[in-house]
Amino acid sequence: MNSNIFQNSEIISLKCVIIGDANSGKTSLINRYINSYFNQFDIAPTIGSSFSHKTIHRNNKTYRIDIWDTAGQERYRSLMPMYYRKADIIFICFDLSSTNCSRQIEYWLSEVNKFLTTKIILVGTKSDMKIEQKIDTKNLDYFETSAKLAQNVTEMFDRCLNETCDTKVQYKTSMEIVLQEPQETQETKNCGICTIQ
Ligand SMILES: Nc1nc2c(ncn2[C@@H]2O[C@H](COP(=O)(O)OP(=O)(O)OP(=O)(O)O)[C@@H](O)[C@H]2O)c(=O)[nH]1
Ligand SMILES: [Mg+2]
Repeated sequence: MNSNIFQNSEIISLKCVIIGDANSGKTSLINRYINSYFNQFDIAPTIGSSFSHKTIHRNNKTYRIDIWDTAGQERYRSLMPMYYRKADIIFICFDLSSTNCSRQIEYWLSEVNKFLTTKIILVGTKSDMKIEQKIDTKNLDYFETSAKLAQNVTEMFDRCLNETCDTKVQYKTSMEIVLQEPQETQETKNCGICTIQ
């Protein structure tokens, strides 16, 4: 089979999960990215979770990006691990217009700490209403965004997704190499009992 045809038709899926306090702007961020939409009066809290997806093409490959928007309300907290299990990226949102950004970061980082292999991105939201305060980003990738003004939202998602797509392809390729049958060379042939050189 022509390997190029195989690679072109292959769809690689990526799972992203957005978490953070209630009202921190998670749904607005996704709406801005997927639908280029923002409505200040659209204030219905997310119930449980909601799901959207986007297809992107990069380096001759197609990626299906599954984006899980979660509910920030406390009554849904016990369900959260179900969503971030097996995620490729977890976006932790916190509200830059509130005075307790550090508390929000500490809480959500401790929640996802068990999933150490997942890429974690910190997202400050509502930068148009930012209150100046010291924010410890714990050396994680950090973006300040405003869904309202469409600032840094597309840039943030595109950059993170592109990087993760590349990492996923590298990982996949290296797994394929490891799983390949060892090739017999001219110098080394195995007769079943001994190695003939
Ligand atoms: N000024 C401003 N307001 C925003 C921004 N993003 C979201 N908001 C407002 O913040 C409120 C909460 O936004 P949501 O996106 O619903 O928050 P959420 O994190 O999804 O909330 P839950 O679903 O309850 O967890 C809404 O009134 C939004 O209009 C922003 O960038 N700037
Ligand atoms: Mg929501």
